[in-house]
Parts: sequence; C-alpha cells; structure tokens
Amino acid sequence: MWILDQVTSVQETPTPTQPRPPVTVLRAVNGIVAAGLTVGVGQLVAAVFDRAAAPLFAVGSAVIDLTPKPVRESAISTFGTGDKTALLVGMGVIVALLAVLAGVLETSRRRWGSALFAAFGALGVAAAVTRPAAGVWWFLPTVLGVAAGITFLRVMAVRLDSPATGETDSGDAEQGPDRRAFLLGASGGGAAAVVTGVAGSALDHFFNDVSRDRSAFSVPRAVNTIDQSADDDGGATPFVTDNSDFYRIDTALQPPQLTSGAWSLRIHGMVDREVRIDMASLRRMPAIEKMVTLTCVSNEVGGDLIGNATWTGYRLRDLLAMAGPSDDADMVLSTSSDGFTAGTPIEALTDDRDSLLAVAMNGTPLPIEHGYPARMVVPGLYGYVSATKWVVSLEVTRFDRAKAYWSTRGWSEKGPIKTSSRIDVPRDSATVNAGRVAVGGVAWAQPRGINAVQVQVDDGPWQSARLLAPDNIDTWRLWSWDWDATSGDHTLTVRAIDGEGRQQSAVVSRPDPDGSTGLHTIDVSVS
Ligand SMILES: Nc1nc2c(c(=O)[nH]1)N[C@H]1C(S)=C(S)[C@@H](COP(=O)(O)O)O[C@H]1N2
Ligand SMILES: [Mo]
Repeated sequence: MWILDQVTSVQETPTPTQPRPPVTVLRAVNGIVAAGLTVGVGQLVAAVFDRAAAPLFAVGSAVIDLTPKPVRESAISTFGTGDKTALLVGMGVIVALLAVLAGVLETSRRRWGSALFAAFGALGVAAAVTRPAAGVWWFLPTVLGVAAGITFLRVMAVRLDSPATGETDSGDAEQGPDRRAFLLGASGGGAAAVVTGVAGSALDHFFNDVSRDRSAFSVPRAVNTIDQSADDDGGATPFVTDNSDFYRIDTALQPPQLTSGAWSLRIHGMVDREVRIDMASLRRMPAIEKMVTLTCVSNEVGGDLIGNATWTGYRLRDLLAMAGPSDDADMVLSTSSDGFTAGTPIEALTDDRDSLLAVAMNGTPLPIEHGYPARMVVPGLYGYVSATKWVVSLEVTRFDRAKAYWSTRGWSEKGPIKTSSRIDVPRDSATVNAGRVAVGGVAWAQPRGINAVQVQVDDGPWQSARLLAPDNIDTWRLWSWDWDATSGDHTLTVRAIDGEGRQQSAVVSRPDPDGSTGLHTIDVSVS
C-alpha cells in the first residue's frame, strides 16, 4: 500500500519539461563549486602576500620537493620541460576528484565533505608554512579559502536536503530538493570562484609581475668583446641557442618574480666581513661577457637539456673577494629567492674560469624563467651544483657543513660535466638517399674543450669528423661529417675526445647520481 502510494504520487507529479539530474549529481556539483571557491579565494588572498602562498601552488611546490628521485627522473624524461604543466594538470584532476567525493559525502547530517576539505586544508597550510621562503602570513590564503569552501559546501548541502518550499501540503519528500534554488546558489558560487580566481591572478600580475621591470632593465656594457661568429656551415644545431629555445629546468612551479630594485645579494658565512650588494652597486663594477654552455645533470645520452648562450655579468671572484672568504672554506652555498640551493666548490668560483653572476643572456635581460634579475653561470659544472637562478645569497661554507637541494635528494655533491656528444642530423630512424649524407651534431666537455669527434658506421672504423669554429673550452663544439651512405639499414655512433685527450666513456649509466654516460647512436635507413 505504502509502495503503491509512492508510485501513485510519483505518477501524479507533473512531468518536468527536462529530465532532472539526480541529487548525487547535484552534490558532486556542490563539491566542485566549493573547491573552486576555495582555490579562487586562496588565489585572491595569496596575491596580496606571495603567489607561492596560494594553496595549490604551495602543495604543488611541496610535491616537487618531496618527489622521489626516480619519479622526478621519469617525469623529466616523459614530459621534459613540460613537467610542471603535467604536475598542474595532474593536481587539477586529483582536486576535482576529491571535490566530487567531498560533495557527495556532505549531507545536512554528515559533515564528511567538510571534514575532507578541512583535512586537505591542513595539508595546504602545512605545505605553505614550510616553504623555504614562507612568511608568517602564508597560512592565511589556504585558511580563508577553505573557510569559504566549507561554508558554501555546508549551506548548499543543507539546501539539498530540505524539501522544496511552497509545496508542503502533500508529497513534499518525493519532490526532492528545490533544484532551482540549488542551481541558483551553485551558479552564484561558481561565478564567485571565477571572479576571485581572475581577480587573484590580476592582482598577482599587478603586484608581482616583473616583466615591466625586466623591459626597463638595461643590459650593462661589457668591458670585453667576444667573437660571436660561428661556423654554422654543416652545423645541424645553431651554435648559440635562442633564449626561447633554451632548455629550462628548475623546481619552481612558476618562476619567482623579483624586481631588480628588490633584489640584493648577501655574501656571508665564513668571510671576513658580510656584504650585501644591490643592483645599483653591482652595476658600478666592470661587466664581462662570456659564452658558456649550460648542461643539466638529468640529460640522457642524446638528450636536449643543454644550451649555449652569451652571458653578461660580473665575476663572482671579485664579488666574493669583497667579503674575504676564509681559507678553510671549500664550498659556496648559493640560495635562490624561492629557497633552492646549490653547493659549488669555491675554487670554481674564484679561479680564472670567470664564473659569473649573470644579468643578461644573449644580449637581453635574463628571461624571468632563466633567473631574472641575476643568476650564477659556472663553466664546467652541471646546473644543479652551480647555476642558481634568482640568486639572493652566497654562503661561504664547507661541504662537511652544508648540504644543497639535490645533494640531500640522492645526487652527487660535486657535479663536473662529463664528456658527451650527440648526433642531430640525420634524425634517429630517418630515411635518407644513398650517396653523400651530411651527419652533424654537438660535442661538449666544458671546461676541458673538445679535441676530436669521431663517427662510426655499424661496426666499421672510427672516422674523424670536422670540428667547426669557434673552439671554446667552456662551450659545446659543433661537428660535421660527410657520410658516403650505402643502401640498407645502418647504425651511426658518435664519440668525443676531450681537450685532455680522454675519450668519452662508452659505459652506459643513468643520469643519477652524477650525469649519464654512454655513446649516442641513431638508426638510419638508406634507400
Ligand atoms: N633557483 C633555481 N635555480 C636553478 C635550479 C632550480 O631548480 N632553482 N635548477 C638548476 C638546474 S638543475 C639547472 S640544469 C639549471 C638550468 O638552467 P636554465 O633553466 O636556465 O637552463 O638551473 C639551475 N638553477
Ligand atoms: Mo639540472
């Protein structure tokens, strides 16, 4: 009878013009909108302090710092320099799934969704306040964001569980929630999420974006001039890498925004006197220009985490001398404004290789993602132990006292660059016509330089490639070789001999802990 009543009452309900979404879907929507509001309010509040204090940003940065080495390596080899986009997309998906879960769980009687929000809020707060650069207020964006999210989630959950008003006389429970009121609230919440998010990024742009500062930055004139002319003839790869093509590797989810006026470099630790140098005093010193090829320790054999540029900057030797480093010191721990650190042997910064505090790259102010307004450039060492971008502090110390970012994550303390070489043309798996085929690529062994490059076809003899100008010990060297290709499938292998006469290692080893080895080979079909 009771069931019959139900059926009857449902049948008596006027058929809606559109199919109505089940309540569970509405609950899921509630969770999504509440999460959007959390993120939006978090962005907005963070814009006032620091974008890095925003909940998603803080959690993403913490994830980067806590990522185990094998995962990081596979992320870099899968996504390359798109690893951050991949992380953001992945986080977005996870947040959306959690939001749906929280929405479905939250009812007027059960506050499980709110609890989930609070738990992840606590995680966000923990991530924000433990960031190396965190200020005392960095908990606020997450707390206010989560408060907004939970309030919304709660109000809407209660609304979903109360019957539609105005139809209280009969069968109200079967009417379900007032969907119109819910959708109104959800659109309002969604709009608020978008408005706070957009306002947050606009404010962040207004307060924190340094592109205008960068455009106004004039590149200092160097006291020396270098010969920029490169013999690109037969070169498969440009000798100088365009800034826009230069590989980017760092732990920053978004590059730090540091104006040249706000920037200063503190030199401290085992020194006679601590010094702080701002941009104005830096610019009174003589600037020099130098071509240096940067190389990432994560580069696989044949990989492209390497680039060559002309850097303009100031000798780190002179800057360190102002502070008077102690003879007992053997390391300089450089710190970036976002807390990244690198530990560099002090002699690499004080010997005659002219390590730089660079402010310009290929004649333009440093691109923001390459360290604006100042970074280190040290010939001969992998980037992770030397090339600190957005550098703000140099602590003169010892390897037995201080540990740098990657040295605490399973990478070697020291990172001299290993001799390596790469074939750029033909491409791997290419098909070429029989006859004369131009083979070419790059070889590097900074700061020893390259003496020779040799190419092998299948198991044949090693044959000398032509080395192109210029011949710098701190940059890569372009090479080319004319191949008289015969039809069939062939394998080409390249190897380099460094400036000290040592052959590149053919032993295959992974990038960690101190750089990959092995010879680059490509397969070519000749028709
Ligand atoms: N602040 C900061 N500087 C950094 C890093 C970083 O994660 N943060 N990564 C280093 C690494 S591992 C490399 S290989 C070089 C890459 O410099 P690029 O991005 O300008 O090519 O920067 C180095 N400097
Ligand atoms: Mo690197």
